[in-house]
Amino acid sequence: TPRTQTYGARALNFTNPTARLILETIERKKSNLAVSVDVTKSNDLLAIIKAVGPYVCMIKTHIDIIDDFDFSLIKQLQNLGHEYDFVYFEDRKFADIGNTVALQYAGGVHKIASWAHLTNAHPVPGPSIIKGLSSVGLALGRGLLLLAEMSTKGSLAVGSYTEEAVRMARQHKDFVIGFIAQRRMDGIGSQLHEDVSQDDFLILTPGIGLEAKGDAMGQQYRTPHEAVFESGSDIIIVGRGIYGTDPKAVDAIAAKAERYMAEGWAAYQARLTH
Ligand code: 5IU
Repeated sequence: TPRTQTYGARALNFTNPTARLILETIERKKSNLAVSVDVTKSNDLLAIIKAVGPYVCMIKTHIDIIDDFDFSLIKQLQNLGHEYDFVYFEDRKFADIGNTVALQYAGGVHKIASWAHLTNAHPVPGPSIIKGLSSVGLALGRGLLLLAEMSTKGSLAVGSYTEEAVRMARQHKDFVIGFIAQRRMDGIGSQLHEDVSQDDFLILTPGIGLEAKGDAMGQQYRTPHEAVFESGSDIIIVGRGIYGTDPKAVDAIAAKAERYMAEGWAAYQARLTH
């Protein structure tokens, strides 16, 4: 099963080019760490990416929180992506009807589809949201994650909602390459007559921290070991655990990224042999 396959071997489980690129990047860099950079100034964003670049397979952005956004920032982000060999995940959390999300994904100020390898969507509108986003992203080789679960206290994305998200993904495996979730989704949402033995989805898990247990606004943290070894997650997403104390302290940020990378990789190696 995917849980005990190497990242490199799993690239062959996917036809989507972004899924393959992510798995090959993880294997090449020996890093299943994604750093989430929630800062509001272009220069801070670029400095943090430079500091963590060597240690990550992915950078997760919220491009709409950048106060001084100018599209020339995108070229700089792309250059860093090539220099350090990682992919971009714009955490846009689309949630509207198909026609609207297609416009939001392709256009506006940020033109997300033109640069983000990966983005995500809430399954709440139903399969039409995948249709809308794939009408833009599929031909560009992009990938989509569905939000099957959230890390926050009291999340409503549980039970049959999570199951339906998995069913929706199974119907659109060319474009939906995985989930934001707290654990593997194997077997969830499958009906007895479906053959899901060949199913592979990437599980990306936010809400990861080695020191804090949560924040003042409902965030809850688990360790890389809990996520990757115990719950079978594939990529750990870490934000303030890495840049939190001081977004300008680039040496400390690099050291923390290296530590999370090591913990994430050790948890994966333990998983392969257990
Ligand atoms: N994020 C979560 N939990 C979720 C989802 C997204 O924390 O369930 I979906 C985002 C929010 C933030 C990042 O951009 O992941 C986590 O940041 P911290 O590691 O700083 O808490």
